[in-house]
Amino acid sequence: DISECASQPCQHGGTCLEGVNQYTCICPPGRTGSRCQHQAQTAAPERQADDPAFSRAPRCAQVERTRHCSCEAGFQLSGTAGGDSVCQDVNECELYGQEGRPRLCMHTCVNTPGSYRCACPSGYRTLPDRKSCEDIDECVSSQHLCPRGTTCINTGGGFQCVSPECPEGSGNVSYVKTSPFQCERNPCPMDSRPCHHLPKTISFHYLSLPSNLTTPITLFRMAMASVPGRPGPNSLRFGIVGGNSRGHFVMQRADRQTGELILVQPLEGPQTLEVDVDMSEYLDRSFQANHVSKVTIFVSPYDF
Ligand SMILES: [Ca+2]
Repeated sequence: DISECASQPCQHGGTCLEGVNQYTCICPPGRTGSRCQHQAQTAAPERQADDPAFSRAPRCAQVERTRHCSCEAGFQLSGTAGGDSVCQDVNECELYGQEGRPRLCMHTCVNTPGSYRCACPSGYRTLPDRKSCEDIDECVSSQHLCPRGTTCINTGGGFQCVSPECPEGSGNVSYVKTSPFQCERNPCPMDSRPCHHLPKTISFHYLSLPSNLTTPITLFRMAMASVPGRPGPNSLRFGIVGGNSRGHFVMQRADRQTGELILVQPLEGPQTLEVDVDMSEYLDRSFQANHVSKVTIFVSPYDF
């Protein structure tokens, strides 16, 4: 029996409770999600009742014997113990933060005197609609974020600097980098069967996804590039050869020449996964060569 909490799955100070083949996170105030990874839409209520900015004096008019009072927009009349009424700020965040109500903000709602505003997590900008958040592409906005020899990959809320490496050679097998994202095996000696069964090409791909995408969704396609004038393989087989221990992915054929990697279970970030997919070439049912694509997936901490 493995401790489900051993990997410390609860973030932001959440408390992990052991269960049968599962864990439960008890989140601190202001955090939600199965691993406390989300900021609650409503910020922890400050003691706004004590803040004079959140209550104002009503405008009142005496009409004959009745006093009529009204408040500015965003405030509502509330009686106080002494019988005098005051205008109390309407907490739109609390009002709309309840289950089943439309969300006011894509991320965090901040109540302000008489109104509210939306805030986005760091790495995101607020769109002109003032409620949606959009990832900042650090890779285009700044040229020298990543060290020399690495490539900047934009991710939701951040970026990564990557420099994929070819596998180390051993015996009579060696690889050479033919582009920043591709390795090719040097020709094998004729008699070396093990060498021929190692990938002829290894390519590297990087995807950035939001959390909790609706599945199934196609993430990646792998196809045979036909060389003009040269007979290609007459059949291809596609498969997953690594990184799918949790069954998040399936590889299926899209057409004769193309395989596609499909995400079948939603991913919750922040996390980084690598899945290795393989395409093998056959000529008259005899194995010719195989190609591996290493797909690295950066999952954002948010649903956007
Ligand atoms: Ca980014």
